[in-house]
Amino acid sequence: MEFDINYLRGLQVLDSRGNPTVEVVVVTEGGGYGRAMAPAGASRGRREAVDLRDGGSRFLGMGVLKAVEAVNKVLAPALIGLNSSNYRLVDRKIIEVDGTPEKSRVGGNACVATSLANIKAAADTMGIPLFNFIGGFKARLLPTPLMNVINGGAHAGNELSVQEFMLIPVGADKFSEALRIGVEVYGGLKKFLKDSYGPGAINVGDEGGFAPPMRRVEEALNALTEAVRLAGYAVGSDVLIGMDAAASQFYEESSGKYRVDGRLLSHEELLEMYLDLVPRYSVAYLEDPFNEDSPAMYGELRKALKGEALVIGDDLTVTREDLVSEYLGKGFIDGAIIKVNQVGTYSEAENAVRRLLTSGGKAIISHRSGETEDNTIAHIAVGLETGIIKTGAPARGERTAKYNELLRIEDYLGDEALFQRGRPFK
Ligand code: 2PG
Ligand code: MG
Repeated sequence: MEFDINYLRGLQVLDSRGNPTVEVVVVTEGGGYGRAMAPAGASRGRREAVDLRDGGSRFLGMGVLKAVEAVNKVLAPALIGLNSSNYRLVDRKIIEVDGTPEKSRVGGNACVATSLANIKAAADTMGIPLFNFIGGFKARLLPTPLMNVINGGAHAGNELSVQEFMLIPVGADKFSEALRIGVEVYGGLKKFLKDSYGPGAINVGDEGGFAPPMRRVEEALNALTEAVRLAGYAVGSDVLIGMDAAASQFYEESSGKYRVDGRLLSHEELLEMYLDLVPRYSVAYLEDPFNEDSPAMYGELRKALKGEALVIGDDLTVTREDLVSEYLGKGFIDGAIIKVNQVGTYSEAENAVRRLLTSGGKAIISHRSGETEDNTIAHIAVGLETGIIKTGAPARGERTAKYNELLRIEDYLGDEALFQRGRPFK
C-alpha cells in the first residue's frame, strides 16, 4: 500500500539555541517523504509533555540520543507498516507505546517529531501541500501574525519581567501586506531603540525580537508605540499590541505575588496593571497574564476587560483539549495557544484546535522559543484555518522559515487566499 510507512528514523540535530533536538524522517511505500524537527520551550507549563534529555556532561546534559533511540527502537517498529494518512491511528499508536500521561517514556520531543514527519510523508505521498492534507482543498485562510519584537523574561538577558511584546498588523488585506507592516515597524523599532538606548539595545533575544536594557513594561510599550509611528502607521487601526506575560515565570510561590518592574504585586494589583495598560496602549491580546495555577484570575481579567483584549492561555492550557474546553466553558479565556510539542502529537493538538474553534474560541498556532528551520506550523495554521499564528520577529532563519512558507502558500493560493483584516482581534 503506497501510504504505508516503510522507513522511520530519528537523528540528533541542533535547534536555534544550539541545543540538540530530535529530527525524524518518515518515508512511505509510495515514496512520500516527511521530515520534522522538535522545537523546545524555555518557559514551559508544568503539565507539558516532557522532553527526554540525556543528562551528563555531553552537550551540557541537553543531548537527545535517548529520545532518538526511542524513535529508532520503540516507535519505528510499532509504526512501520501503518497507513500514514490515517494519522489519528498513527498518533494513537505513539501514545499507546509511550504509555505515560506526559510522554516521558519515549519523550515528547521524539513523539512530536515523529507525528509531524508522518503527516508530511502522507501529504507528500498524495502529492499535495501539507495544508491541503490537513484542511482539504477548502483551506485557504492565511493567519494574522503575532510578531514578538521585544523579548524579555526567559528569552532575553535583560530585566523585563514580561516575556513578549508583540505587534499585530491588522490593517492589511493580505498576509504579505501584514508581514510588510510588521517588518517596517520592526525597522522603526530598531532605529528608536538605537537612538534612545544606544547600539547595545538592538541585540536580539531568542525569538528575534530586540532585547533592550529596559526594566519596565511601559518602557517597552512606549517603544512599540513610537516604532509604529516612525514606520508611518497608526496604533489601534493598523497595528495592535499584544503581550505574553508568561506570568508563571515571575510568580513567587513563597509570597504568592508577582515580581514585576521591581515591585511585588498581588493578583489584584497585577489585574489593575493590565486594566490600566490595555486602553492606553491599544493592547488587544494578553497571554498567560497570571500564573498557571490561578485560572480563575484569567476569568476575572476577562470579565473586567469586557472584550477589549483577548485573554489567552498557554502554560495554563498546554494544548490539551480537556483544559481548553474547561477554561473556555467557564469563561476564563477567549482562546489558547497551540503548540504541538506541549501535548506531543499532531492529532491531540488538532483536537484542541477544533474544540476551540467549534466553541467560539480562538486558536493560535505557535512556535517555541527554541525553534528549527522546520516550517510545519505555517501549514498547520492554514490547514486548520485558525486565522492567527505566533512565530516571533521577522528576523532569524528559524522565525523567517515560517513567514516565508506562509508567503509561498499565499502565492500558491493566488486569488483564492483569504485574510481577515482586523477580524481575529474584534
Ligand atoms: C510562549 C513561548 C513561545 P516558550 O511562552 O508562548 O513564544 O515561549 O517556547 O519558551 O515556552
Ligand atoms: Mg506563552
